[in-house]
This record gives sequence, C-alpha cells and structure tokens, in this order.
Amino acid sequence: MSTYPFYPERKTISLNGIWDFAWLGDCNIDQIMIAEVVFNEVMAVPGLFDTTPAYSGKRGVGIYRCVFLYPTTTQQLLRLKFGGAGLFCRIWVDGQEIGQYDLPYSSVDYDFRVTGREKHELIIAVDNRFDFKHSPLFAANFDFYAYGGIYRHIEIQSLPELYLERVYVTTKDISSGTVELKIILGGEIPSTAQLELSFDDNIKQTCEVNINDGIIILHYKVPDFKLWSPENPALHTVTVSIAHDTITERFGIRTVSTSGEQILLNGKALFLRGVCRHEAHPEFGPVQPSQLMINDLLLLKELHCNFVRCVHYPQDQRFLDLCDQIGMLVWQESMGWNNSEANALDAHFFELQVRQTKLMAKNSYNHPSIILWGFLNECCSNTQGGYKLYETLARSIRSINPEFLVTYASNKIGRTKEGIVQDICFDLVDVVAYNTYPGWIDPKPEWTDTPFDLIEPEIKRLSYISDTHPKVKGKPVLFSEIGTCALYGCHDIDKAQWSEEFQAEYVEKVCRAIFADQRFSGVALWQFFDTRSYVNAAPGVRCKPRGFNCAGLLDEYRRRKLAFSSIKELFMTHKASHESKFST
Ligand code: ADA
Repeated sequence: MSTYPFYPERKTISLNGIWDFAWLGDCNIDQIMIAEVVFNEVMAVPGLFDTTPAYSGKRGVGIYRCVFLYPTTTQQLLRLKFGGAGLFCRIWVDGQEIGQYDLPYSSVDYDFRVTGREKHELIIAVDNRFDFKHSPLFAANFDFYAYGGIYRHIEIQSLPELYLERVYVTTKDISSGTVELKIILGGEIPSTAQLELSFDDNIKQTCEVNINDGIIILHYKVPDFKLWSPENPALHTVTVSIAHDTITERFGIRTVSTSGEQILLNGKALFLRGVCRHEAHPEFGPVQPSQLMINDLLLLKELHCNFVRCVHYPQDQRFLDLCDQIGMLVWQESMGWNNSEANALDAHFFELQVRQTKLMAKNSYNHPSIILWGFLNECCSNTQGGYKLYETLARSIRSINPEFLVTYASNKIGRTKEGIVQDICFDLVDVVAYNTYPGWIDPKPEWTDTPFDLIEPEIKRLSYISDTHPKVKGKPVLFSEIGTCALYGCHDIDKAQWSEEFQAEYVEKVCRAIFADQRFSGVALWQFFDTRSYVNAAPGVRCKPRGFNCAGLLDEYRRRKLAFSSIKELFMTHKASHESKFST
C-alpha cells in the first residue's frame, strides 16, 4: 500500500521484501568498511532485527543490503523514499554514501544519481544504540521501546530534471469549495511553465503559469465539492502535470480554527473523545501491517472515538491516509519525551527538533484528519531554555501553515513554591493540553489516599487554572493524557490497583468528571493498548511490570480489558447527548 502523493509517471520500485543482513554489533558506526561486510543472514524490510529470535533485545549495528535493477546508460536522478527507521542509519548506493538518517520515525527522501549500470546495491547500516551524538532524539528512559530496524516502506523513484515536489492544498472558503494550491517544484526550474491540472477525475485544464522561487500559487473552486468531517469524510484529489512529471494529492475541504474556548471544524464546535495511540505491537513493534492499522481504526470507531492522539513521534502516512478516509480526527506530534532543559540547550538536539517538526508538517500537510500539531511531550516547558525551543517549534509549524493549530502535552501543571503554575509556554499555543494522572503518577498520592477520590478534585483544579491563568484563559483546553494501568486478566472484587476492575472504575470516573465540566474540549485517554516499554535499560528507572506500559484499554494483542467496555458505553452516551450541540 503506497501513500499519497502518487507520482504516476515516475518509474517506481518497491524495495520491501527480504534483504541480506549482517550483524556488526557494538562497532564504531562512523568507521564501517562496507566493502568488507559479509552478509550471511536475511532480514525483512520493513522489519526489526531486535524482535527476531537471534537479536531480540540486542543493541548495536545491523547492516541491510539489497540489489535493485535500474538499467541506465546515461546519468539518472533517483530518489530513495525512506518511510522511517530507528535509531540512526548510514545509507550507501553503489559504494557511495548518499545520506545519514537521524530522525527516528520520520519519513525522509534522499536524492542521488546513478549511471552506467544495470544493477545497483543499496546498503543501510542501522544502529539502535542510545547515543546522544548520533540520535539525540531517542533516550533510554523513554517509556516506549526503542526498536532497531527499518520501520516502514522503502521505494526508489526516478526523478525527471524538472519535477513536482508537492502540491499543498489549503481550504480557503468552505461555502464555495475554494482551495489554494501551492505547487512546489524541484530540479531545473524555469521561470514560466505550462501546467495541466484536474480535480478528481474531471477534465484537465491547461494553464500557463509564472514560477517564483520554485513555487506556483493558484486558487480554484473544486467542482462538485463536498466538505470533509468525521461523519462524512469526503475526499478529493488534484492531479497536476508539468513537463515529464505528474503528481496526485488527496485532500479534504474543511477548516480548523479556534473561537474563544472552542475548537471549530467547519465553524462548528468539536468535543474530542479519544485515546493515545503508539505504533506498537509485541512482535512487529512500530512496523505496522495494513490490517493492524485498519483493525485499530475499527476498534476506535467501536469505542465511539472521534479523535486519536498519535504519540510520541510522526506516525505512518498510511495510518494518516486511513484516518482521512474513515473520518478520525488526529493530533500529530514530533518526537519528544520528558526531555530536559539541558537537552533543549544542546545545539544539535535543537536543530534536529526543528528539522523533524518542519518535516512532519510538510509530510502531513494535506491530511484533513489532522487538526492539532504538537511536539515535546512532557518536556521542559517550565524553563527558560525550554521556552526558546518551544517557541521555535511553534513558529516552525506555523511557517509551514500559519493556520495549523499548535499544541503540546504539558505535565508542568503543578504550582511552584511561590504558587505559580510551573509551565511558562502556554502563550505559544492555540490549544492548551494537560497530562495528569491523579492518584496514579502525579499529583503524588499519600499511601492512605484512594486514587478514585483524587480524580474529581484534580479535574476541578485544572478547570480553575484554565479559567484564571493569564496564558490559558480564553483558549480551548483538553486532556492529552489521563488514565491508569491494569494487567490484562487480573481481576479483583475489591478493585485492587492493577486489576481490570480498578482501571475500569478509574477511567469512568475520569470521563464523567471531564464531561461534566464545560471548560474542556476533549480527552485523549492514556492509552489505547498496552505498549512495550524499556526493559531493564533505563538507568535509575525500575522496569515496568512485564516490560510493558499497561495503561491500555486493550492489551498489546488488542484483547479487551473491562475499561474498553466502560469507555465504549460512556463515549456512546456522550456522543448521543452532544450530537445536537457539537458537530461530532
Ligand atoms: C507520561 C507519558 C506517557 C506514559 C505515561 C505513563 O504521561 O507521556 O508516554 O509514559 O506517562 O504511563 O507513565
């Protein structure tokens, strides 16, 4: 399954399949002599070496090799479309290094030239060691497993000398279906060109256009347009041709904005009922078979969710395509997890954060499902050093589209000794989002406290902050995480902690308290299903039970815990009672 955009004129070779593999283990990745590597094993691509029996749980360098056929006598420009990997890679074609990969989970393109051969050799060295020098974005203490391998699809495309990079489609007017097309060109760019353009499968129009800085901006009314919404996820395509290249992008006509304390879709207030979803599976990790993604979306629909927070990195474009198709609203975020001010002050970390966040906004620009754009989950939003990074990332997203709604999940919502709310970055966002675990993580309970009794006071406390804090009042607010753990199959009549009964009651109480308070625009429960976490690998952190974060409403195989049924019931009732008031 490919993702939008499509480039029908380009010769495209999928490299998914079985590759040669060699394990170099704990070597110096900067000094690999690839010509000397002996490939005596095989590995799946996409796939993970550290979930195979031989390398399970190992950290080090694995080398992947494949051969692709691209007969050419002249020099040819090619593009490697690299869907995502972890944690750090070096990439060679025909013995020449064409690039390094330092943005775990991001989709990155690499352009290179080949000449005078029929067969070409692609080698990718993948390093899954924690190493602040090569892959500072992923650290050992993150509460999700840092897998080693090639997570997503790989393709080679031929590029003509003048090519179409992207067409960014922005809704300008929902009553007339007017969109702006921002056509980005690459290669040898002329100052004028002839374009062919069509919407859906309608007749092609031809026009002569001026090109400024490689960009063409046009406005069109989409014929026979329909608005996109979760209830009616109507999609359109636009196909643009120039010289020897054609691109088809898919988009939806809809607006996302805020008005006072509300988030609006097509001018109507939204209430977001959702969960947080990692790309995870106990056997495949972040390698997501299409069926798994579809099953997950059907489970979200069954839960009566209209919203999914895609944590804590840019997710697979195929999943986002499916969210567009099925009508699921999305929070998409770049990678960050409890990073410190020292990280934010590090120039390399800072640069990678900006690069991955801009790339995320560009790669995912046309998904109508994405309504919120985030970064730096639970990081240093309580520090001056953090402020500079948060401010730069907010600006980076808005530089791609000033109308994208910016947010981040903050857990700096306690008060300092002086009584001031710790977070200092709320002025930077359009939508404020809180992560809180009353009676479970923070605020820290006394041993005599019953977690259930701490839920309502915490929701009320945050409601009060939302009404009174100068940087929050007047803005939409939602819960980006709240929840508790249960071990699948653990039952207890007295609702002991970690039992399914305990979790079901906890999340029910959470939702009832949030639904009862008009101040909030939604909730993303922590979390959809159990996910692999660090395993005896994080200095100073005790391993989680089973090596999993067990806060899922489902376990890691998507088996239902009691909380799944209680939330399904509650979300259904809430949806029905709010249908007249809210749009979803
Ligand atoms: C945090 C974090 C989540 C998860 C959660 C937990 O809020 O954002 O990724 O680790 O805590 O379950 O502890």
